[in-house]
Amino acid sequence: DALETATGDGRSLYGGTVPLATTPADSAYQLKDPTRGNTYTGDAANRTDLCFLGTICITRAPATVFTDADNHWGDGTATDRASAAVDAQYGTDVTWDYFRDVHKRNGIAGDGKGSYNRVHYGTRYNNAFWDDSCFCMTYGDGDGNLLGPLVSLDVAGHEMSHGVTSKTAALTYSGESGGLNEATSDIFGTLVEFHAGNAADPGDWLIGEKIVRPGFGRSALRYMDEPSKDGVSADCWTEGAADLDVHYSSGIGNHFAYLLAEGSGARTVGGTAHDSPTCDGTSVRGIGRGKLGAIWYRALTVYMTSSTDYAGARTATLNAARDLYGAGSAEHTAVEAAWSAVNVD
Ligand code: ASN
Ligand code: ZN
Ligand code: CA
Repeated sequence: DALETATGDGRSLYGGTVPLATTPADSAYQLKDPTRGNTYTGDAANRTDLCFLGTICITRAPATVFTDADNHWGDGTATDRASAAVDAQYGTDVTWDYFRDVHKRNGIAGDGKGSYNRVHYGTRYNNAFWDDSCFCMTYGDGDGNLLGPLVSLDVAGHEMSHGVTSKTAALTYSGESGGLNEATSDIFGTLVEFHAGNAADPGDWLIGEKIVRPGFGRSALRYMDEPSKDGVSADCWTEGAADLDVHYSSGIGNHFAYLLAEGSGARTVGGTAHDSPTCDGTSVRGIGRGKLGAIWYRALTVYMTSSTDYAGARTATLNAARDLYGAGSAEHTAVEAAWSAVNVD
């Protein structure tokens, strides 16, 4: 029988007023989207001992799906618990749409099944994470000093892309493959943010610019144009890359991605100034974000494996560029140049 879909909207924390496809239920609506695999968002009620709707909950509390009487969700401030839910649901929507529209991928696992969000996890929790076992996303509210609610588009896209990676290359989350796993999430999280075309949260090459608070002391969690701007991430490959935290060795892949898409040198993207010096002093010309996404997605889903390292990622992306654009094409050559510019030769 056909699933009934209602057209609602929500006032989000970071993205203004956004459209929401919802499910009519008992003279109210559920924050559950039949057009995107029944993706839904629930309230974790500040608990950390969670299971989720549809799973068997014995010792852990389920998150409760949000409902609303008039299908206008949230008030755009954290006072209304539904506002963060609007961002989370919208972030899931635009991530779904990015993979569907750009890569012809039907959901995170490619099987048309939606994922699930739980917002208001714990108290003052400064993180968000994807969990393969529940096929669901969990978002903290942040402590308000370092971070606010972690429901921005780039973070949502980052976290759900961990689900895509785990269903495809399954890059091991340590050493260089772990850095590539993290870079994959930053790359697709960023491409999701661009794809959304949301005027209140425009695309840029920063991760987490919407969620950082003054106590954090800088404008974003990570900077893909020059990863070392965060004080800890690597701009360039060295033999020590495998020993870094995966969120810092990702800098090499993020820097490659930025250079491949945008090129080296200073430019403003999404209203934000970016500048990307290369590691070898060469200048690199960008081929655009669309081609970066196509090459990285094909490399991830066709050529990378759980143990791929940076040298392997160079080969995988060159194979992908050759498949898509031809050996010796401008795109193929640009991939070579961008890896060389981050010292992956
Ligand atoms: N937010 C973090 C991430 O996705 C969670 C973690 O440490 N895996 O990288
Ligand atoms: Zn991550
Ligand atoms: Ca961003």
